[in-house]
Amino acid sequence: MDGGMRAAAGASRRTFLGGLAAAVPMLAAAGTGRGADNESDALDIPGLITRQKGPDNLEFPFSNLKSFITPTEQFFVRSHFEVPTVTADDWTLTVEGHVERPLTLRYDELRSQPATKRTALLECAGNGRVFLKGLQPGLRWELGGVSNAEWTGIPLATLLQRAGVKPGAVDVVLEGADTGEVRPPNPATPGVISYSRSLPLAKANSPEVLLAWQMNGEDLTVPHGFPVRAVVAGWYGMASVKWLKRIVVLDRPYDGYYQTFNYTIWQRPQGLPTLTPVTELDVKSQIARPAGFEVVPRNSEYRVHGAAWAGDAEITNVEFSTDDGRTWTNAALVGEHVPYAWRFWEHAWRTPEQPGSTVLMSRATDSRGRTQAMERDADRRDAMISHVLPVAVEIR
Ligand SMILES: Nc1nc2c(c(=O)[nH]1)N[C@H]1C(S)=C(S)[C@@H](COP(=O)(O)O)O[C@H]1N2
Ligand SMILES: [Mo]
Repeated sequence: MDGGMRAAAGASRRTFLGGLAAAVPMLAAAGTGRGADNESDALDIPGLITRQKGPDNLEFPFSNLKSFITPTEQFFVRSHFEVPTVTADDWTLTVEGHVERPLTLRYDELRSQPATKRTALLECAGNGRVFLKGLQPGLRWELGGVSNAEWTGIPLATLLQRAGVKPGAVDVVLEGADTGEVRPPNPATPGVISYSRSLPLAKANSPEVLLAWQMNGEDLTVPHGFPVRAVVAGWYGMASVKWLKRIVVLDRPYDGYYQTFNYTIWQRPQGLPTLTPVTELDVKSQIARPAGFEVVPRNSEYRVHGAAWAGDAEITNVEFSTDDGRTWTNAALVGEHVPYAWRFWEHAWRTPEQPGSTVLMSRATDSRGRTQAMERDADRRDAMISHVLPVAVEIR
């Protein structure tokens, strides 16, 4: 079934969800525990936690973590504006700016290129924001602003080569077809803008950066960027621009909204705080089960499991603690390392004999020698939440 095409043709959310429900009757039947007492409930995407409606922002229920590849209908959705109406027929992609030969591509032309497949995890830079103290302007994701898929497309580098990047090029801006306006009290946009983000030329030319038209072997669905999106493997999700329509090469750094007012952290070269765009994924691990406040049987063996990831680095170790981080034991890494994907891990936990509550933690280390911090770094503002997260459980 071609869910993406169908949704784009109908250009309605109803069409998309109708197609989705038909494709996954099991999930639709399983539901989310709520009664489908009106039409809009019945049409909700099964298996995802709603963080916002219009635009729809949906969280993967991380405690359901099972398959290495996240099924598309469970893959988290992060959209700043309403999804744009783009059909395959009227879609074009232009490469322009600081290039020798500006070009325009149609959908069928792009799809006729020899395709590359790559598994890559996307994590929203705000994943885990619910764990931050104080008021947060952004969405308060728990653990599920992260998912892992297989993408099909061509390297961005192929198009840049065809267009001939001129000497002196610095940044490659990826622009989406979605538009909107951010108003006060948030930092305001200059009227209506489109979603855009840039990559420095070296990253744009790296083989792991794809222009993808398929996800998990099917055409992209509308919420995930149909017809074509960027997949910037190794970086936080904000760089993987959906509904891609324009690639603009600049001879200067790009200072767009989503890399100045948003998705930036403080860095302190020579002690001078300077706002810096969020880019590469940090090392991180999460516990899927037990879930927070799960009731766990006492004096038994419990299979604790989760996932860990480190962008372009390899997870080398995951440690596990049952005493609020005082002592640690090594968990077992499951399967093989897959570049840019997450790595599952597990640990057989002998639960306490006495009822009570306890705090579990996991802590990952990677091949770059990075280990998850125990404390939150305030310079990261509301992004890159990669410190060790506590999971309180009830022993009964
Ligand atoms: N055009 C466009 N691309 C976008 C966004 C957006 O709002 N508009 N959100 C970004 C952010 S912040 C994330 S985390 C990822 C999420 O991709 P997903 O919705 O497929 O999970 O898309 C990125 N690409
Ligand atoms: Mo994001």
